[in-house]
Order: sequence, then structure tokens, then C-alpha cells
Amino acid sequence: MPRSLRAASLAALSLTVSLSLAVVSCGGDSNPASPTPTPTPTPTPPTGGGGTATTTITITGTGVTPKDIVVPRGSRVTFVNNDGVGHDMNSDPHPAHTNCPDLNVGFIAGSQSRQTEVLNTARTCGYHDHNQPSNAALQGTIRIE
Ligand SMILES: [Cu+2]
Repeated sequence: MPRSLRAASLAALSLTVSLSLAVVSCGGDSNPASPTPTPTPTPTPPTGGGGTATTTITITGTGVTPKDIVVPRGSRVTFVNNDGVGHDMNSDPHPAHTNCPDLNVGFIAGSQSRQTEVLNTARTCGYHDHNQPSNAALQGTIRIE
């Protein structure tokens, strides 16, 4: 074996050994200073960009709030109509409402609320007021995670 190749083999071998040692020492070093697990922080509602963590959407004269929400799978979402007039809330697309039929709550009279079916599939569903399908203030998304 040429001298340079032999040196390279040795270097490769020693690299392999030190990598293995690094993996072992890394795996065994799981923060020995804190034996008690860190408490899970309370979820903070505004998640920014990805939608607000809540299961309630409120309708007023200025539209829906919050427009975009995030819910865990298995949730129901409640539409609360605090407007003086009725709103007909349904899944996109208008007028078929077939993307997420579980959230087709239909007509909600003023001062009433309606709850969706249990939302079990992880996906993002757009919704709108069927009586004002082009009113962006009455549109939003529900992201099911
Ligand atoms: Cu519609």
C-alpha cells in the first residue's frame, strides 16, 4: 500500500471512531442539570400568520373575527352571530359548499350561534356567508391540525 493511501485510511478510520464517540456522548448527555421535565407552556392564542388558536368565530356588522383560525382535529367550531341580521355560513366553494361539508352550519339568525360538526380531517377549509359570497369581510379559513 502506498504511504499516502495508508495515511488516508488511517485518517478515515480515526474520523469514524471520533464520530462514533461523538454520537455516544451526545446521546447520553440529556441535560443532567434538570431532572424534572420542563412544564408545557400554556398555548398563547395569536400564533401569527398561521391563524388564531380558537374554536369561536364571532360575526358582527364589520365581518368575522378572527378570520383565520387553527383548531386541533376533533374540534367543533362555533359561529356566534352578534350582528343584527342573519348570516348563512358555509364551506367554500360557493355555491356548492363541498370542500368541508362538516362546517356548513347554514343560516344563523341575529344573536344566535351554531356549531359545526366535529372536524376530524387535517386540512384548511375556507368559509363564507352564502348570502354575501363576494363580501371578503365575511370570509375566512379554519385550519384543522
Ligand atoms: Cu355559498
